[in-house]
Amino acid sequence: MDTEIITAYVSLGSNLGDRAGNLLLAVRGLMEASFIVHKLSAVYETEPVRVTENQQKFLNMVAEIHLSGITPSQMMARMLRIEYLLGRKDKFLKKPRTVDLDILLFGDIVAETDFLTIPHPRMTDRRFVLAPLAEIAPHVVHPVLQKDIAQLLSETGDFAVVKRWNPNTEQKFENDDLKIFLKSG
Ligand code: PH2
Ligand code: MG
Ligand code: MG
Repeated sequence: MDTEIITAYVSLGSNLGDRAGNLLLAVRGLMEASFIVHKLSAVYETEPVRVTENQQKFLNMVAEIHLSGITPSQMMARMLRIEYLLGRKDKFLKKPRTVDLDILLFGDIVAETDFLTIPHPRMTDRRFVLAPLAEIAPHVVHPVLQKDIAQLLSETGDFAVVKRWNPNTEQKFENDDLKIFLKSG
């Protein structure tokens, strides 16, 4: 039988254009691709880690997905299509991206192909992944390391800045512009 429900975790990131809008459209894309989006973390603003040139900060979040009857490669193929539809160009070039979707965990599966390694091989040295993941899945155990996510977060050597993002701080600039406009008008 192929009806077993698997819980997978996906990392979402954007550092180009309307970052929050891009994350929202990616979540909608996941739902349209028949993934059950069961939980979403908060949105975090994060310092870019190992990217080219001076890139804008990322917005990152993590989604818990329930699915059945598909393989990790099939899941990744659907996610690549969402990235493409949302305008991602220059994949694999470490350039700014409208949306990047990565599979972090796929049930207890441990798998490696030329395209895909599960669990995500760099998730433990990325605070921008572990912080949102620990928010929604602190007790989920990493199938290779046999430690839970809360512990992996407490042990990570990555200290890049990861802060909860709030849309009000994003609008501050526009409000200041408005004040100047009202004073001078
Ligand atoms: N993604 C990367 C490389 N660096 N840094 C942050 N803060 N957030 C990301 O999503 C990210 C990154 C490669 O996919
Ligand atoms: Mg990535
Ligand atoms: Mg990716």
